[in-house]
Amino acid sequence: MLYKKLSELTDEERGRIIGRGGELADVGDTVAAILKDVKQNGDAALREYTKKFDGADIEAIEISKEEIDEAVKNVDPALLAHLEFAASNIRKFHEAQMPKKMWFIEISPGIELGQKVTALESVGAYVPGGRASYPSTALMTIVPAKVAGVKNVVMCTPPGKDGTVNPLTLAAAKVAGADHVYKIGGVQAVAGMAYGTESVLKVDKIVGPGNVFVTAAKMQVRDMAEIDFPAGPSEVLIIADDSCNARMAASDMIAQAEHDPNSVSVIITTSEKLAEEVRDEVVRQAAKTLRTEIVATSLENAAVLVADSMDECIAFSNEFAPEHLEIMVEDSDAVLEGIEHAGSIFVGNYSPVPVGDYASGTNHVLPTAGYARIYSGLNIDHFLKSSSIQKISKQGLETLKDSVISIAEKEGLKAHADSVRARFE
Ligand code: HSO
Ligand code: ZN
Repeated sequence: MLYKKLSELTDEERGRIIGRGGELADVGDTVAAILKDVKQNGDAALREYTKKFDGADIEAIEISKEEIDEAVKNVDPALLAHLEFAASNIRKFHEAQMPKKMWFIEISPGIELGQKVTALESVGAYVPGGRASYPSTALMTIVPAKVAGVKNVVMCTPPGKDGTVNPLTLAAAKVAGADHVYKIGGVQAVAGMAYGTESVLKVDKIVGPGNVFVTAAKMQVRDMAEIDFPAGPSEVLIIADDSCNARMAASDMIAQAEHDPNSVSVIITTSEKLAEEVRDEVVRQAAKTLRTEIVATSLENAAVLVADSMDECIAFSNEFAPEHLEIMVEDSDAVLEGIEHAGSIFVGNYSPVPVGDYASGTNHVLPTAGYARIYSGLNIDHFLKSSSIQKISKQGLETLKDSVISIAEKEGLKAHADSVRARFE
């Protein structure tokens, strides 16, 4: 863990913190070969790669509704209730994001312009398995798709060696309303959903986090299926002043660190006293965590930085463009005002990132590695598109006529001009 004054960071240190991520390039060829194979050989290739990468012999690729119901029966009812509670909060939040289905304005007499919003027809949710098997991700990807009105929502998640899928992930898929669930993962799952196979429904868009292979695969299938954005190892940046509780801040840094050896936790503060306390707390708490090895490796990427002013903290955060931003300062509104790039923002001592990971209702599929600069976290718009509409009367057209005809003729497109003239002959 790096402990330093912001003003004393070397260019190399600053570059390492800001320029995190970026190992996508090397896997491109491996990914391309698998994609091509699945495109040509469909289910047979899916089975082959599932054997090779997941060590599982599978016959059926789809998990039937009956199998899902059977698995869900064995899930602790209390846990199921928690999933349902989380799903209902996620539903409420994403319903609030839903834009008007259709609207019109009259921009001038006789010219009515509007917009109609429609859902994508089919969407694929990628839910990682293996080290990061997250039922919560099934809720985060499927619930908003269903709120948007997507007709066919499918989920892919890899099986374990015994060919079965985590029952809690199946329960989450059911609670969220998935239409089809497939036990495939990795590049082959992305390929299956992008191209379609005998068993797998071809989708219009693929969403959800994954490792570098899955992310690279999503980038390569964009001619066949739209994707959300790159979502890699989890990260948090905390902006704090001396009103922040060091124990809480440290626990939030450890919580990100336990995700992945490449996770990044950074705190930037105006308080030297807090910085020292957080540094000591992180070390103390890291020793007590369960995933000691992952946490220890990940904390090598961590930083505790002391800034001279809140403005410096804000500027650094905007440059970092964190996936998760926690604001633990006295005047949080002022800081919030200054934030330009952040996937999801958590304000105050009682809004730790894990509540957004699971149950408050906001989405946890978020852009990492600085992509918050250009992408929004998963939200209702990812599942919608819109058509513009115009309804123009003859008088309305009259007011547009000369402009259209003049510009069209200058562009050498006489038939365009004539299309307008024809309305007045
Ligand atoms: N923090 C992760 C999401 C997650 N956390 C799932 C726990 N489970 C990325 O936002
Ligand atoms: Zn998390």
